[in-house]
Amino acid sequence: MADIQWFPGHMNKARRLMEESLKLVDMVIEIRDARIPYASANPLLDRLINNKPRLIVLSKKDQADPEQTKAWVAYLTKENTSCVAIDSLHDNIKKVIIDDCRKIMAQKIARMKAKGMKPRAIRAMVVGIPNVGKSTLINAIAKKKIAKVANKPGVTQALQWMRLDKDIELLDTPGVLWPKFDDQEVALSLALCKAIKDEVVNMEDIAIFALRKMIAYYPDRLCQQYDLDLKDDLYAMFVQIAQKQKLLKANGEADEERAYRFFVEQIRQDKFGGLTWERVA
Ligand SMILES: Nc1nc2c(ncn2[C@@H]2O[C@H](COP(=O)(O)OP(=O)(O)OP(=O)(O)O)[C@@H](O)[C@H]2O)c(=O)[nH]1
Ligand SMILES: [Mg+2]
Repeated sequence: MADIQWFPGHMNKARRLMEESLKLVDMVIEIRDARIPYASANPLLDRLINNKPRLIVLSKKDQADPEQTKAWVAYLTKENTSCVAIDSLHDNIKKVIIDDCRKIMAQKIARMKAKGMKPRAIRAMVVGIPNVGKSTLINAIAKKKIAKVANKPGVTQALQWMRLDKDIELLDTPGVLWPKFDDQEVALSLALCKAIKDEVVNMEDIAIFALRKMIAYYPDRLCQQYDLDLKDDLYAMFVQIAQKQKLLKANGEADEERAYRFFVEQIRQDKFGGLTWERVA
């Protein structure tokens, strides 16, 4: 398997600008993907954010396994860090996010009041890996489309302040990865959830990885979907999927290459229901 790497110039530049902008914000809203709460935690951001108050938002909870999301929210809630899971496309998240930010900032706001300072909007920097839903969250809070959104990584390329109302001002940032993935499972998880663009990854590697995880965590859903038998030989399972889905070559043989993409796309389109690829340790 070829190692996956993707750290284009705009990400490095964004990282520098984010470091500078950190001085200007009260807190950080770190968005992670509810399907991969571990792999979507950027170690660079961890170092950058350091001890700023932090709200971890698990996005795309509608695409994740509800039981696992509950466990992850409990696990990630710590001193100085709150955690909430959201579906930015369907839920009314404005109140939830603003209330959580206020709670995290309560002490600082009280100190400012005691000093006789006028109340002002909370300033938060929204950070996270590419395609995780940063701009979508900002639009959902604004209740209008002020930030550009698309289902591919690398849409937002510059930092931009969004002054939403008297309560909150959000700094939208480009999705940032890190220069080297020490753990290729992390890279494959990111690719499966579309944080890394398909052009730099091998579809066969993602498909094999996803099949292994489905067998480990959701074997019944997998077998039911395709009327499959579990086999030790994963390639044989893809042959079976290809045959059952009639993904055949011109000579009538099973076309595994098409089966890889088909399987990954079915997962991405939620054909198996909500899936979470990682368990709380
Ligand atoms: N199902 C679901 N999809 C979501 C959610 N939040 C965002 N998305 C989708 O995820 C895709 C990426 O959203 P963006 O808001 O552009 O992501 P971003 O983090 O700003 O991405 P970059 O700017 O590329 O770093 C879009 O197709 C959104 O519709 C969510 O809570 N649930
Ligand atoms: Mg964006």
